[in-house]
Amino acid sequence: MRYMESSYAIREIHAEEILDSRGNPTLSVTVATKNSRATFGVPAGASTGKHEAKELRDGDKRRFRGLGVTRAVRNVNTVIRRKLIGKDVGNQAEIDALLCKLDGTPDKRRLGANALIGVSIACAKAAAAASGTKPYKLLAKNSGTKPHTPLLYLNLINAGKHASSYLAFQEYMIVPLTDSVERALVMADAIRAELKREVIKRYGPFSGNYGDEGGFVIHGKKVAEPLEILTRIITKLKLRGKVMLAIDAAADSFYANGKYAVDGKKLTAGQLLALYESLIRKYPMISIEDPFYEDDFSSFAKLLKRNPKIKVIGDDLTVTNPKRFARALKEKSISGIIIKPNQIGTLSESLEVMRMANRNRISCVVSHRSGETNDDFIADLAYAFGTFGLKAGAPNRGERLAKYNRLWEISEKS
Ligand code: 2PG
Ligand code: MG
Repeated sequence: MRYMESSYAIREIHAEEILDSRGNPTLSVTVATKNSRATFGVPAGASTGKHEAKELRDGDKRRFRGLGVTRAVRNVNTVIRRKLIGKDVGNQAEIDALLCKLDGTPDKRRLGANALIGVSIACAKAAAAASGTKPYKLLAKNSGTKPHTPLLYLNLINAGKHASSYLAFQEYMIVPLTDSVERALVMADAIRAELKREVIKRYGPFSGNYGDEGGFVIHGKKVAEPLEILTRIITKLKLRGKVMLAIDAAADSFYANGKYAVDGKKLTAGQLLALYESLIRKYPMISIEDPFYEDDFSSFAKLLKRNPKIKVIGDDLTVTNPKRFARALKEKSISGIIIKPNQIGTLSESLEVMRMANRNRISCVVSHRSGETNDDFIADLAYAFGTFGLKAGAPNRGERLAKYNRLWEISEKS
């Protein structure tokens, strides 16, 4: 009998080094079958949680300050390629289990989580292409979920580890309360234009410049200032009730020796909690991400218990890891969870966390990383699951717009 190559059999896997939005090296991985080909560009965080799966970087200081990924690239092009050629690209669970087994470490440090997630998502995209469908349609079909447009978490002021400023909190986001991407982008545009005028007037011309995720980097000194400015603009534009505010404190980045460095003071967890509560009282807040450092499950729980109307979201706390998430559930630490596939290293494990969230009525916010590529897969992922939110920075840098434009296309234009 003549051998017939299935149209789902992986024919080729190839990785190469490219640069991300911060100019740091990352991987671009391409997977091909007989009649399909798809590429995924791997993102990278700056405020990475210590429990995240580990990226493999070269460490050779003479090249890209040690950040090269040639070893991870080689791992894809040799050991991973050899094992996956001929496998069914549509069998995501099998592919991801093989990747985990090949790596053999709990945090993917041997082959590199950056290498693994590159292959994993390139396979998911190639599987969709091989069946002549779009990634979100295949994801929804395989998971039994109903596609729906998430709320956009648009980051308009950058600070913390994403900018050079005095403000401790990392991200100040607007969240338009609409499931129309177009309406959300129109509101965001109006607010951004007004915000640019306001911050230049208040802090001088340099505050009109952008940070890592495309938000303004303002010269303010107090963490409440951006919320105050954004609230005033929302009110002025008659968008009260239509646009909410969210912060990602990324508290780990200003935590040391039991204290949080905020507004020139060293706060205890209790004092920081009181500060959050004063912000919740004054401003139209929908959620707070990573309010405390990454192992303080109980302070998260306290904030949530006392403020059940606000979503308390885990990111560095949960790192898209089913075990960390299970602990957060047990301790009632969160009502929302950030989903970043590169935090855990395979798509299947990320989907497991999303299914766990759905079962436990925890809201998912699918998120980009601060170092991004032009890839748009996360828009499909969020839409396929009808997640609560999609967080992809400000709507004014190519690598961020790739996600918003993709969501706009799949939810409203096709
Ligand atoms: C976060 C992310 C994305 P980073 O903390 O939520 O905004 O930042 O990718 O630097 O971890
Ligand atoms: Mg975060």
